[in-house]
Amino acid sequence: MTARTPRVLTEAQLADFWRDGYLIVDDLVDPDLIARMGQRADLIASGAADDVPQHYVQLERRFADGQTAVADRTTAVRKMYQLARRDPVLREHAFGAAVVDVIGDLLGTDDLKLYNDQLFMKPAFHGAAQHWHQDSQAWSNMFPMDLVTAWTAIDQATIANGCLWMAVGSHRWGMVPASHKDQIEALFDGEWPIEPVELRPGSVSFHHSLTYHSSRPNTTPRRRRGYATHYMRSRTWYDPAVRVRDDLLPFELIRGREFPGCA
Ligand SMILES: O=C(O)CCC(=O)C(=O)O
Repeated sequence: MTARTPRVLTEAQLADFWRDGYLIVDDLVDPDLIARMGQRADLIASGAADDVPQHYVQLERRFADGQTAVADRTTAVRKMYQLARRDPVLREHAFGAAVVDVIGDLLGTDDLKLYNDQLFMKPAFHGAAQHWHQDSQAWSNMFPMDLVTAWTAIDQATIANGCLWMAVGSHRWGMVPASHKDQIEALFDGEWPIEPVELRPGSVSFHHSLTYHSSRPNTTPRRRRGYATHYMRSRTWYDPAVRVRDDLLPFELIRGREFPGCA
């Protein structure tokens, strides 16, 4: 807990986040913005958006490896990333007060940067699973490991069409090496509490970068698009000796101050 007065969250919501490692805020984003985000997502996935190189668009494996021919790219894309730098509508959301005010309350600071963003398309019938992971496993050069993701539902996210699942309180374990995948999956198969995050369009779940989360395949006729924007405090620093990825630099300031020696 910090001394900063929360702007939008209650003390109970803050306590829930720090106990469980995630928090749902229903109906946070304006429906008009959600509709425009959905349109931009489809345009970028279709390949018709000039401002997003296809390098930032990843197909579902069966299409990427040629097993299945691509008839319509909007239903073949798995995820797209670094969109907030390029697309004005997704940027409006990523930098918008609705989500950023919550992030500020969760991290207890108004000095915030965007780490990265990813739009998960989870297409109908063949959207693949996202296995259990902690985001900090992929961001292991960033300290402190307390980045926060806002996952905004563009479509209804249900258990059937592959909503997120959270392992409750797992952020308190610290970072677990990704090589422990088998033991983790066994633990989450009935022993450790896991919870589904079903969301209406415009509702947002926030998770800590050490919270284990996953999503199951989508075998339904209803797609499940969600836009994940990943935030960090401006005082976050990175260790260049840890080789992860450097195509995210420079990190953009969202609000507040920058600090020498920090990311
Ligand atoms: O949307 C998904 O299926 C996965 C999302 C995820 O892993 C994340 O937002 O960190």
